[in-house]
Amino acid sequence: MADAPALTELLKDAPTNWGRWGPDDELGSLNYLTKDEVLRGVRSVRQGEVFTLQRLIGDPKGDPVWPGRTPAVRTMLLDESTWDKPDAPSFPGGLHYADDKIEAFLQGSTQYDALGHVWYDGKIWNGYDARTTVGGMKKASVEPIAERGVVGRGVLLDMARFRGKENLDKGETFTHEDLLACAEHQGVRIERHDILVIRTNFLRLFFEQGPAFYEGFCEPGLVYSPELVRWFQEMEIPNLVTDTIANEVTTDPSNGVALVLHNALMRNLGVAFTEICDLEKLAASCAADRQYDFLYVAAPLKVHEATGAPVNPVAIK
Ligand code: UVW
Repeated sequence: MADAPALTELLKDAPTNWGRWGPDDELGSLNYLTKDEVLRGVRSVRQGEVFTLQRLIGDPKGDPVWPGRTPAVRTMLLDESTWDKPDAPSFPGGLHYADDKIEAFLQGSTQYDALGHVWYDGKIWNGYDARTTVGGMKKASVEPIAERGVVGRGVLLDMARFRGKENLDKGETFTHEDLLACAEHQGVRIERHDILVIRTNFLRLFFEQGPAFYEGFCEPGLVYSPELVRWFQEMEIPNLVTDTIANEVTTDPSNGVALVLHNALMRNLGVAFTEICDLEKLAASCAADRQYDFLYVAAPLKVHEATGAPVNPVAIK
């Protein structure tokens, strides 16, 4: 949209948590997840059921990725055919082994974003200069999140089931009030410091549409309003987890601005973003037994100065 307002203008009165945890902070709202919050999460384990939330890296179906990114490629480097070749290395005792590698966008699979991954006005999380991203994230990279790990009470908000749909549609939006209505419908309460896990069944939409998904690319998701940002701030939400690429409607339909919530929540409030999760098994279980809260445990890979890193989050009910 040619006359979309600048984020600087749109978010000029928006709250920030810059400085709240000191001038050197790189964890943002994950600071809310104290030892007491870990124990509160543990108290929501009632059945001993475990769900992993990562999509398969190298899935033959491909990966849903932001335009310009490409799916991960895994290449076999050594296998049994290697060892028949005349120039094959040899090891004492006749050892053979297999080796492979992956080439993948760190933002291209189930992943944690670094808090400094997006910005406007030349400043990333906590007010660090955006020049600190040049050549590698010297500030607010994914490393501090990976080093710390993320543990707390998670709550699944199944927006697709709540709206009586297989999946939300391209560009379909919802607000924090919809999340509250969904929670009420599910019989669960969203509490302060909860990790919000939102299901839209985006993967179904993506694979059903195929390449056509990228024509007028717009994911379903949360949509910006000052009230929504204030609600996240009052509820002190540490982490937003979804099954979409961007965790929010990609382009705000009311003003044409891209990724407003990445900026209002991640850059300004320090909310951690976990994207492209596979929530299907967890959601089916929650719908069956009506337990929508669980212990959420995740630690992205430790990748030096990275903008994000793959993760396999675990929900334990
Ligand atoms: C961008 O911010 C561009 O992508 P993602 O949704 O992966 O964070």
